[in-house]
Amino acid sequence: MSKRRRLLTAAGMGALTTMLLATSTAQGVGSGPSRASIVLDADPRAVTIAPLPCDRRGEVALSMTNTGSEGDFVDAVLTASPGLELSRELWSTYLPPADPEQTVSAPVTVTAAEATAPGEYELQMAAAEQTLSIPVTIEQPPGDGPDANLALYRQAFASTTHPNTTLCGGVDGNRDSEQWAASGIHDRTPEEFPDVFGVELSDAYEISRVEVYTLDSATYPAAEMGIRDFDVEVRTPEGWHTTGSVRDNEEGHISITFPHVLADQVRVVVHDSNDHKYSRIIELEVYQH
Ligand SMILES: [Ca+2]
Ligand SMILES: [Ca+2]
Repeated sequence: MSKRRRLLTAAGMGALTTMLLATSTAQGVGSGPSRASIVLDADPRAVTIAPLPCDRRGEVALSMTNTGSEGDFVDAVLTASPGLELSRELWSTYLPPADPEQTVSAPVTVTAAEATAPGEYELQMAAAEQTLSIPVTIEQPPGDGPDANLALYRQAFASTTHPNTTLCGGVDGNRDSEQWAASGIHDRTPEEFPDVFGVELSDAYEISRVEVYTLDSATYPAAEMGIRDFDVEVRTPEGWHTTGSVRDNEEGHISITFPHVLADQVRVVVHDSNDHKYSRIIELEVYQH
């Protein structure tokens, strides 16, 4: 671990800001006036994630603000410590000049391969001769004890994923329908069924309970927008097996219990929704008991 990274991690945001300013000052000498006046930022300034593919806590909004008098095209190069993966490695954008000052932002998601050891890592954005470092803490993956949600942050799959939603939204630990755009997933084949959403467990487990959350907010109640007719299927050594069939559902949360069965994948097969258009899943949870 570099001395610099250790400093950033230990001291947090204050040190990060100081470091950024120090870097700007030190490297700004000799560069053009517009390039020296670009401010790099990120929200959040530090993230903690588990080394699992659908942990979305690594979503960061990068931003650049041109406080100079001339517009500029800027390439931001994104790099990360070994063991981390980025959703993008380059962000090229035009930065309009100040007055009115406009911040331009772009998302990047950092995830960690399952073999990545817990510890301190970093994501770096280099642009306009500056570098912004975002500390990334890798924590222990969630356990697989009897009460653990075995689907949490695990690899999700779907027959289709609408571009306005995120595949991992259905296993990201967020059940809040009021945050539907961030917390859920739906298909991109309107008025066509069935739609499938499922999750790969880390191993085969003797499971006996699946919790399904469909869209159910004050604005979009389940009775109008939730999934209506669906089957819960589990993949056993013999193949896919239906453990529950729900029809005419108008609830936001449906609990499916069944005799213990050894399975390494779980999926929801939706045959209709209450608006007969999209199959909206907020969260899929899988338990041994
Ligand atoms: Ca969710
Ligand atoms: Ca569909």
